[in-house]
Amino acid sequence: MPAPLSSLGATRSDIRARHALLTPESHEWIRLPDWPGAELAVLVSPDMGARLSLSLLRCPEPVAAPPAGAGIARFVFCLEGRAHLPDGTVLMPEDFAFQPPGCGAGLAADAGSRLAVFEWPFAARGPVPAALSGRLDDCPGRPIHGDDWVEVRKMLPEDPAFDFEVNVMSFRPGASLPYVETHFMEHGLLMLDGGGVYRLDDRWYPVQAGDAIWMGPHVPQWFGALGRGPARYLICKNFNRGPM
Ligand code: UGY
Ligand code: MN
Repeated sequence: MPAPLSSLGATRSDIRARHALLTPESHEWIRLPDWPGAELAVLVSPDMGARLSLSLLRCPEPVAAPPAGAGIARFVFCLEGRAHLPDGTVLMPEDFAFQPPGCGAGLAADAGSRLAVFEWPFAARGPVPAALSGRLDDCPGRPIHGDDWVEVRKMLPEDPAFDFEVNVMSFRPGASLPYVETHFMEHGLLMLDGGGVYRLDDRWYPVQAGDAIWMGPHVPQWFGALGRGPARYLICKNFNRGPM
């Protein structure tokens, strides 16, 4: 039986100055006092140049976490199991919650749950929006650039009070982004299903479910879906705020 390549020093993870691909065989699971009971793989963080963080949480035991730090907004997407909000809302797989800074709301999760968590310094414009939660299925799917093989579901309101969008994009096999995007906004991304090829800067990466990506400002980016089923990814982006 050949040894897995990861045990021989190989990984698909590739961390560069302006973008990063983070693949499961190189995840480092840690515990943090901010997340009692949880194990976290912090995949994207300001230490790599990002202005947001993306962490995967797994819960070997029940989790009860305090609110995010001062000035920090949090978006939680349930991947498996159940999470609980202080108002009694239960998040099942593909349910989500937005927690603005200062809302005072922590988060609990059952043993066996898995969550994706984005955090970022919230840039207020007028009153800070209230906490909200919902389910992905209730967010309408819209074609992008008139191509109904590529669909986006937006989980947060487009209201200018929100400084971030968090979306799920799905691609039928063979579908792709219509052009190489370059924009000053950053992305954190988690592949949910399927796979394909992601162009980041001048590199093309094979990607599959479980992979995460950071795209820094202005990174040329493109995705084409491969395989026999749809490819889907969870993606965040700073939004509604200019560069200056
Ligand atoms: O919204 C976006 O910028 C999105 N289309 N980018 C991406 O999928 N890489
Ligand atoms: Mn983009």
